[in-house]
Amino acid sequence: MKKVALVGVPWDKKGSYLGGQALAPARIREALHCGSANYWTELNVNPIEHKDFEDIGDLNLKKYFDIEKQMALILSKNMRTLAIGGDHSMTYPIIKAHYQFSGEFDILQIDAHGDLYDEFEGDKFSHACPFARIMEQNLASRLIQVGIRAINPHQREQMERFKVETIEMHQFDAGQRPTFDKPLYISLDLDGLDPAYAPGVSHHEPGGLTTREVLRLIQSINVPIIGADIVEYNPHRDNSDMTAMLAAKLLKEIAGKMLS
Ligand SMILES: [Mn+2]
Repeated sequence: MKKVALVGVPWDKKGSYLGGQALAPARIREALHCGSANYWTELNVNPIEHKDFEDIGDLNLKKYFDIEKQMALILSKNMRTLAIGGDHSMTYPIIKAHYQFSGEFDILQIDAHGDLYDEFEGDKFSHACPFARIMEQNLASRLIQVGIRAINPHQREQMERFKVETIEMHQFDAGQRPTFDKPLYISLDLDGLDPAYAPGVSHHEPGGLTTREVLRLIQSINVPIIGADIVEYNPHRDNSDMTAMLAAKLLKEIAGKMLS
């Protein structure tokens, strides 16, 4: 089994509304190790003290595509990555790096937003665009989105153009669930959860997923997980570190799945 490297991506230069996501990796680690909870997942794995798990610290970033270079270096050492962001723009260079080292894979995106804009405020690499870049270059075989509830006509066109499989929030509520058949990359934007569960994000979009629904989605994955990211935690918006704790719990559950 490939080792899982926990890696921080202190990056918030491509957000469109509020900065602060660069501070997230340190705060999520603090929550993970704060002593208020143990390291075991609900499915009885201790990923944090597992022999195949290693926290390798943060990337050292000056430019956007430093993310791709440094992630590729980690993947070249025969590791899988669990990346903690950072704004969602980081997912495109991370997936580019995976494309060099992984075989075919699908992406599960949990998010309030499609992040499929062709460009946003003049930037092709905005955090509103990563999945447009990924899909126009065929870096993943399928893109499956869950929790989406902020789509405009341009994004609907993009969904059709790239044959994105979107389970909009109202459809999820009605019982639709994704199925997977290929190895999977998970991109978890914390704003996919309702702001009641995840206040510490830049874009509050009411009507989202519950913590339990996201846990159930992760726990029910029945294909190998090749990598994952948890993005858009913004400590400036958090209450009593609740969202940091949520990110730490989701980190544990995803890592536990990757290691079992
Ligand atoms: Mn989002």
